[in-house]
Amino acid sequence: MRPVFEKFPSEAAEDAVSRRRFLTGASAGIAGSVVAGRAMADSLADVPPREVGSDLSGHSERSKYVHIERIPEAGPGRRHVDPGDAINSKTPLDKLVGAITPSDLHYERSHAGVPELDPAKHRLLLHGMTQKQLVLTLNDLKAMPSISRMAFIECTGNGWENWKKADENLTVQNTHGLVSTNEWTGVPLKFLIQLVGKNSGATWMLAEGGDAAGVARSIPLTDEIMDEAFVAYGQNGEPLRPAHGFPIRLIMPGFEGNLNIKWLRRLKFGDQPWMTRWETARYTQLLADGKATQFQLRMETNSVITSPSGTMVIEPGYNRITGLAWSGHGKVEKVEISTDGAKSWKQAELSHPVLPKTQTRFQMSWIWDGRSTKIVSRSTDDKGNVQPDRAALIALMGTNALFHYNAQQTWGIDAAGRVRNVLA
Ligand SMILES: Nc1nc2c(c(=O)[nH]1)N[C@H]1C(S)=C(S)[C@@H](COP(=O)(O)O)O[C@H]1N2
Ligand SMILES: [Mo]
Repeated sequence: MRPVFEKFPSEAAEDAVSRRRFLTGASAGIAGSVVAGRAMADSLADVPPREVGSDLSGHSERSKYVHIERIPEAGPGRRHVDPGDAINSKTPLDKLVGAITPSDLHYERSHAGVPELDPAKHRLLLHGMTQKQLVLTLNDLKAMPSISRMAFIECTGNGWENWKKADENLTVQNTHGLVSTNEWTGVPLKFLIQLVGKNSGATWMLAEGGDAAGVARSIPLTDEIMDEAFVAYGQNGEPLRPAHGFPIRLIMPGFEGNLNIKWLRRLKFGDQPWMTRWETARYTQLLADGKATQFQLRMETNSVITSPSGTMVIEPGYNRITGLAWSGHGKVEKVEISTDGAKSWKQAELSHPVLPKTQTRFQMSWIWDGRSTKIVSRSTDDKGNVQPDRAALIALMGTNALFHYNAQQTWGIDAAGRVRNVLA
């Protein structure tokens, strides 16, 4: 049995008991401590009796003892809002295990609410610089060859809370909750392109959503995007949830969340970008010299320790450090952890399989000596990209920028064991 230290409030009492037992053994080494803890469970009298079950149902709910929620927010630094003002809703990274985000906890960013589209009426138009144009139904798409793959989606704004300052009361859900990983199923873009016969001069594609916001983005048709992009109708084994684009959305593994157009209604092919307001007024990156970068499309190498993390309280002795790493370039190659404020680093263990453009779980054992310190993680991907520290990112980008914040996240720990969001 593997030790698990997720903290739900109702478990605090037992946790204190098992932790004492665990600590007894910790002096004899971490592997030994697991056995020591088990040996102290005395008899069947220590184990609660069996219980009568309730009726079976059409679908299952979380345990009534488990309280996991996303947090709707109104933008950087605007937390605890009226849900009517929310522009995004963040994933509780601190309360999840493994690498896959449950569908209902996948972060959400919707610019004009969630339309309830009727799948029988919905259509996808393929047009522009093509030999023919086509209007497809959902059933047409479902009859085509499909792929399923895991991919993270990350909002370009993930991390924006920490560009200028660090509010020490933030949790990892506040700082990094705009990234999630699901398995998506749908039709490869390449297949659709072959159907309509794209002209060789068509090097760009416009993808437009069917919501009131009319989110539309120009996407360069590089080899990588031609190979990996797809029009999805499935999410974690079921139809897309309305919040995530039902009945169809574009999936762009490794690229800005904003390009993963939800409620997809149109793909247009052309020889230049359309310069929509989503790539001129919005989603551009203001640099230190006042100039802005356009089409910075790839999500960078990133990682964050999810436990211990902001607002948690830890005790001296054995602690398990765990977190998530991801890169829009490919696979996570390694994650290093520092428990002394980035002075020295140790390599963390990665949970397998490590898949490209997917969040990867990492973990490491740590005996905390009870002195105030800082813990940090740093990821490296298989293309050699290393997650920068905050000083390096700021030196490169300045602090006018709002997007693509992928600096190493530092959690400060004081002598009382309180974990806080700090800049470095
Ligand atoms: N049509 C449409 N597509 C959209 C959006 C939107 O508001 N409308 N939001 C975009 C943004 S900014 C992000 S980060 C992702 C979020 O996807 P999710 O809500 O499934 O996590 O969808 C993108 N696609
Ligand atoms: Mo986004």
